[in-house]
Amino acid sequence: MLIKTNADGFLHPHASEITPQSVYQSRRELMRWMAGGAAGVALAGWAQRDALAQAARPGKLAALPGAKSAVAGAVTMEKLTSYEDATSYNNFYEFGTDKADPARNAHTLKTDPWSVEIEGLVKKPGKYALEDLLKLSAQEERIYRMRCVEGWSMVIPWVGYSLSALIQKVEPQPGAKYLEFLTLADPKTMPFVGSRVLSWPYAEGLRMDEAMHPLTLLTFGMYGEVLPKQNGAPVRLVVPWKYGFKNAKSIVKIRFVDKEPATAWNKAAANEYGFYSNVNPNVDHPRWSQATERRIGEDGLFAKKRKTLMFNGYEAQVGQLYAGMDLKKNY
Ligand SMILES: Nc1nc2c(c(=O)[nH]1)N[C@H]1C(S)=C(S)[C@@H](COP(=O)(O)O)O[C@H]1N2
Ligand SMILES: [Mo]
Repeated sequence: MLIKTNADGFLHPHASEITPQSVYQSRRELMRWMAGGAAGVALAGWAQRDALAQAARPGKLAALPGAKSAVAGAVTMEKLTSYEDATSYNNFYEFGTDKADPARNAHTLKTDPWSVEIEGLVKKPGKYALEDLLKLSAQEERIYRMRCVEGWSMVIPWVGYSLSALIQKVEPQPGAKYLEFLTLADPKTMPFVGSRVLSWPYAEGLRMDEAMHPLTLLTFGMYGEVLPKQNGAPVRLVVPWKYGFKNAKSIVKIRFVDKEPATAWNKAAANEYGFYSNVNPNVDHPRWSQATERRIGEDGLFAKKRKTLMFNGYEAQVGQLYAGMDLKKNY
């Protein structure tokens, strides 16, 4: 894909150019980002964006660099959430229900050795060591919006590769229609795994075409480093068009199944959390609106909120997966 830059090195979208919607969207985002004052020097836009992401490397954990992703929609130009915010305001109920609990408590999580068991309707089931999973495909950096069902959002540079690479490697059988993700539930290292707020292990699921979508990221790192424990080390899911709770952390098992699997939040409150959980500003949570969100670190508690976008802004990429489905029923 060629993106023209002008003499000043900046990208200038022209209405006359015939451009796929996703590329046009990226350009608009870049312009908005630069208008926000983050730019100023005569570097090409992409180089600036790369420099920004690299500068975000906090130097706290082992480096895990990712190449620039060529997947459509994989790099939003919006301002990154600070590493500080992204690693201190978390949901990881195995370590407590307060947003500050995971950062405080997750140090007990043992991530080495780690393996992910693949079972069910696949030709190559087995235990896959983390080391092997890391090398299975090239690591990419994806700058995704993440929208929690509670109404807040972040923009995070994740590192990983499309889950489809792993799915292809293990060769699903024709009957495999869904993937079930099971995460670690170890009462010795996870103090709240005994609590009754959810059933354990934390479970999530995706339909096969959702799991195969190139934006669905098997995630090993963020901000150019391996995942911090509170963010789901050593391997988690990031599905950017769905509410944050679909992004299962610290995955130990992936099952290929023929029926829609049960999920932790659906079991806890079926009328509030459905299987699909696509970000949708037009379908409210029974107890609150989903029309707006608060960007952590930017939109103050009492100040402006921003409008939530259909499929979290990834409609051009994923809308087709849900053609003909009633999204009010399949929430
Ligand atoms: N195992 C596990 N995974 C989980 C959760 C959890 O409680 N346990 N919380 C989910 C929710 S509600 C959100 S919003 C995201 C938060 O990810 P982050 O802390 O990296 O921002 O993780 C999801 N994955
Ligand atoms: Mo969430």
